[in-house]
Amino acid sequence: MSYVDEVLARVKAKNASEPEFLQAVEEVLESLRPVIEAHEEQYKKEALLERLTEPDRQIKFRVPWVDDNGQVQVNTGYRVQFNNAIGPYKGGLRLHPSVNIGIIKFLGFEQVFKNSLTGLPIGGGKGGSDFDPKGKSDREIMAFCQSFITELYKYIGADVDVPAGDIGTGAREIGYMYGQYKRITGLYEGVLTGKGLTYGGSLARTEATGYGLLYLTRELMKCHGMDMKDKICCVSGSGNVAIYAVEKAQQMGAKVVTVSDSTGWIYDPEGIDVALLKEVKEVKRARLTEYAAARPSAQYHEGRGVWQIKCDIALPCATQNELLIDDAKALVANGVTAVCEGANMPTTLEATKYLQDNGVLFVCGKASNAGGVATSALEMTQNSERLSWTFDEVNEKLEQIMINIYHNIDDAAKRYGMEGNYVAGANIAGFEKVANAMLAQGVC
Ligand code: NDP
Ligand code: 2IT
Repeated sequence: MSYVDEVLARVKAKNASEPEFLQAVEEVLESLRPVIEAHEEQYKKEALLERLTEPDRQIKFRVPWVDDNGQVQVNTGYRVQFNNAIGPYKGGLRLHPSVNIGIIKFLGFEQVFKNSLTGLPIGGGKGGSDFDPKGKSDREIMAFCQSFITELYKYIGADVDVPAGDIGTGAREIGYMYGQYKRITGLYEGVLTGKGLTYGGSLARTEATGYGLLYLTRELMKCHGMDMKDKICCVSGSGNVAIYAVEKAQQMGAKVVTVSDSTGWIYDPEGIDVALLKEVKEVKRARLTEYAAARPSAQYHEGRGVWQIKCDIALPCATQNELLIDDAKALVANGVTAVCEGANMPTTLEATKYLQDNGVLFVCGKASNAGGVATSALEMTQNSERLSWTFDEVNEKLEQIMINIYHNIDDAAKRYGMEGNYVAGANIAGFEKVANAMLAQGVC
């Protein structure tokens, strides 16, 4: 049995109840086969893959908080510090009722490779809680965030582990967490990113994941002789990543005709009104039915369905496993050119393979959504030097990082005879740097 197969079997046996983690590991190890085979003996002796697929540590804790009725509520908090071979652990905090250890582990594992691809010195981690922020008052959100950090503060720090936003965690939550960290430790340091602009946040961090996704998508199109002008795009989600993906796509001359949330989706043939979308989602924190009510050209549909709409470019920006095999078939039947992931692992392995086999340009999230964490790393840099850069400075760096990522993953795929397989390219390029650092640092 090959070393990859041996490790895959062991990971499956050990983590049988964590399907998302197994999916993420399978995708990575399958595409690393040629790299591993070239160093089979050495990597096996060093147990490199066993070390890479086992988090440095997993922290799980109780988060008690008091709701507006005086009732004590209890949630579970997590932080998985996956790998710090190339820098402090870095990755977001997800607040969503579906959160469990397997989801946090898959996200932490992906983050290791993504962070490596940014070219910046950040290791991989992820955390969160099964707390559901929907329908909670501001005070309840604050109570939860303070309690969460009252435990988590022991394990994080500007040079140790630097959490940030993810699903359900935005500027408001990061603000409450930062305040509590500062109060407990007395430290004013860059321990979290995605902070408000008056207390150490970076300009362009809010926009970074969505903008970065489009910078990479444009480079991909350019290198295949196409541009973004008049391209029809389907976006899923309507949160932080989706909103700024829509905004940048439109600035590039494309037309975005869909967005979605967990209850329904919008088809707006005139193009999504991004100012209205921001008002509904960022200010009112309301449902997409409000967007439809205010916009005559928009059709609202219950359930899921954005991938059934004919488009040139599909940008899944909601959550994992939201683009399934039937969606991939519909996209191909409708002549899609490119699928670039804004979310983490939104496309199932089966759907990914179908898209690739049918000649669709497919870029996985660990490459195409890396602009968010890259800009978080730029926020860390600004915090360390106690300076703030202008929007244009950060945005230009972000754009260059995304262009570099595209070329690095393209080159890595070519080096191993898999031209055009950007999943393999991303996994290989991300892996090489981390593997070299791990080997250089000895058994740890
Ligand atoms: P937000 O919480 O801002 O938005 C999430 C969006 O996805 C909402 O529209 C939400 O709908 C929808 N959504 C969430 N869960 C589900 C679900 N189970 N089924 C259907 N729709 C769902 O999160 P972000 O925009 O920050 O994150 C979106 C994705 O991008 C995630 O995969 C995240 O890990 C990834 N990502 C985020 C980065 C960042 O910087 N924020 C960086 C890189 C990746 P509803 O409001 O109804 O729940
Ligand atoms: O998945 C991700 O890359 C994020 N949620 C952003 C992490 C970060 O540290 O900015």
